[in-house]
Amino acid sequence: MTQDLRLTIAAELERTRARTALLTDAVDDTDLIRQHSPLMSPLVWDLAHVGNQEELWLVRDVGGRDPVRQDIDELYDAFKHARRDRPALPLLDPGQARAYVAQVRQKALDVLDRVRFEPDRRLVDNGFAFGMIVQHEQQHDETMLSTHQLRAGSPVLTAPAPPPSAAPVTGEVLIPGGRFVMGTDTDPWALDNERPAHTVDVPAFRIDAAPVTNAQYLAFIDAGGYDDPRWWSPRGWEHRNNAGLQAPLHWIRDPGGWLYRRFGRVEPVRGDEPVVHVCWFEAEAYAAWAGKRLPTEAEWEKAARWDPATGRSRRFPWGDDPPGPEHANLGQRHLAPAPVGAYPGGASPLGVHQLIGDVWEWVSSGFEAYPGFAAFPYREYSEVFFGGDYRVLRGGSFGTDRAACRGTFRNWDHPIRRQIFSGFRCAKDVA
Ligand code: AVJ
Ligand code: FE
Repeated sequence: MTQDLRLTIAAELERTRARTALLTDAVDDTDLIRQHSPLMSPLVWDLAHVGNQEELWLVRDVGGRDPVRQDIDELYDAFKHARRDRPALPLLDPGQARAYVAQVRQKALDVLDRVRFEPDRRLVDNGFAFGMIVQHEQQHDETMLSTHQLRAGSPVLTAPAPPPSAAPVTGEVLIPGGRFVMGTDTDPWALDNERPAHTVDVPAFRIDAAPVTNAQYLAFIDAGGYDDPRWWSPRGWEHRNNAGLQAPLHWIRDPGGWLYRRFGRVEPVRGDEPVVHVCWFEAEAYAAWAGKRLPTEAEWEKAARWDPATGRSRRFPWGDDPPGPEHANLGQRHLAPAPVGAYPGGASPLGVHQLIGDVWEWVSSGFEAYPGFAAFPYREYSEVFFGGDYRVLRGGSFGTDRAACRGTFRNWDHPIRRQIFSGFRCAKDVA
């Protein structure tokens, strides 16, 4: 058992580092140290930060080993320096950063070889600290993928196109009212904000069977939705005006129709793909225009996990099996959301599609603690963000790894942000 866990962890660490290497080796040193957007760190900061977190948690805390580079902790503490200020810091250069993460990894693997997964030591029980570090690196890999999307210049990343739609998916699905279990106590690598499991009574509602597509979103644009304050909340309208919002980020208006720039390539906007790179205020306005609303976080999770046959909450819409390529568009296997209908194998029992993968889905809820929440293992992962100006995103995107995605996983960001791979679907009350 213990040996299986050790092998699983080693494989996950290695798989994750291969992705980090892909993202950081794809560009030259100039591009690694450059800031591609004031919203993002230089890629070389993410790289060394990933190594520094691994050093803090696996080498020093779990392993009880001496620090590798205590002197750089401050540089790579995300709370000490805002992203826009990071390029000016005396950061490790690309060669030093690569050597540092490799040195830390060697020590972490040595710790893994010797660690006993004692159930009474919560940080290591079921390999939690290792799982946390794998997820942390994958989260930064997705952040680095957003940086790649913001980067100017010719393309450096390639991937096969996502699968085509197997069948059209339209309309709404009725989710019956009643109680369901939200969150988890048992998922071994679930993070603190996903805990504890608790029962929530959710009245009946309807939810879109698929994320809102570019074609649907274009109808909102063509109907003058961006210029009509009726659809926007006061804050949303103010932001729309200040930021001059007219279309999703990365869209280009062309005499022949809308185009988007994706990882350095310009392509026509595809009508059947989920819309991506919209902020929460845009999602809110679209929903109002469509005569709908965003789902609450509890509604989203009930649609994604509740099994009407057993009353149980599943790990994923399709069941408890880990995501495979037949279930969802995850892990940067493709460099775009897949068309709606591309993953019939990933649908929920009631027929809600593509809840996992493709695009993060904004929900109406702010980021709050579940009843009985306890910060673990550090307050700065979740607790310090509760009650702030954040909205929750669910389900993961094409850039989210399977290790950092499940039916209970909670992401959050400011409602104006759209450099992330964010889309949405709508819901409405049952009349
Ligand atoms: C959960 C995606 C909001 O990237 O800010 C990374 C994850 N926390 N390092 C973020 C995280 C610390 C976090 N999000
Ligand atoms: Fe981090």
